[in-house]
Amino acid sequence: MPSLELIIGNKNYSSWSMRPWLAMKVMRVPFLETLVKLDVENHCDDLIEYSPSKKVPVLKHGTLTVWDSLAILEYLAEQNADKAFWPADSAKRARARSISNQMHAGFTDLRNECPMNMRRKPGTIDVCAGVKRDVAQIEALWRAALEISHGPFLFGDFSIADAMYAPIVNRLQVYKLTSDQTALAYCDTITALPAWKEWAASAHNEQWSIDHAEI
Ligand SMILES: N[C@@H](CCC(=O)N[C@@H](CS)C(=O)NCC(=O)O)C(=O)O
Repeated sequence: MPSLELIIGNKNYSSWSMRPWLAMKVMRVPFLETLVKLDVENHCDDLIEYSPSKKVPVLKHGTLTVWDSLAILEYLAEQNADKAFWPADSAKRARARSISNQMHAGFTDLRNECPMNMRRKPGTIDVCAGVKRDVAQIEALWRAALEISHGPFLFGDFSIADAMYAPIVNRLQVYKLTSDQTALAYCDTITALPAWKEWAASAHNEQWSIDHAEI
């Protein structure tokens, strides 16, 4: 069985990279990690070496290249059928897929205006109405999922849905975007994960910063 290699961007900023990385760590799937520095000269040249999309994350498995965070997570779920990447129950799985796809395709105001930044000192910024709408929608999604599952994760045990929303946890915390108690408690659950702590520690040790992501 060839080993898995996950190519990621800077841990401080690369929210899409965080998703499969966190899921693989939580699910104890061994992998090699290759970090490509984003926003330095020639990073596109570096990325094209790894992925046709010129974006990270990318997963290499032998001769196979899988790109795009959700496609990578789906591949990992298929390859590791003994591990519950998705909830076992069909209805739960359908809901987990729905909110994961919603994250992948949406919340663009929040994503654009409030970039993930693991090193940012928490503090508020002025945000547009669209960001507030995105946050309210995420709070409602989390509340609905947690009411049914009783937590601690969105569908009970950790699943791809939690990995997809993990970078939102950072945004809510560092831009102080929520005072919703359910959302704050869920953020604490995610940041208590050893895998989150490992990612955060590496992000703090990175020496590079990207000006346009420092809001
Ligand atoms: N839809 C893609 C988005 C990937 C993406 O935008 N990655 C960013 C880093 S977080 C990137 O590689 N940016 C480099 C660039 O655009 O040059 C996914 O889910 O993986």
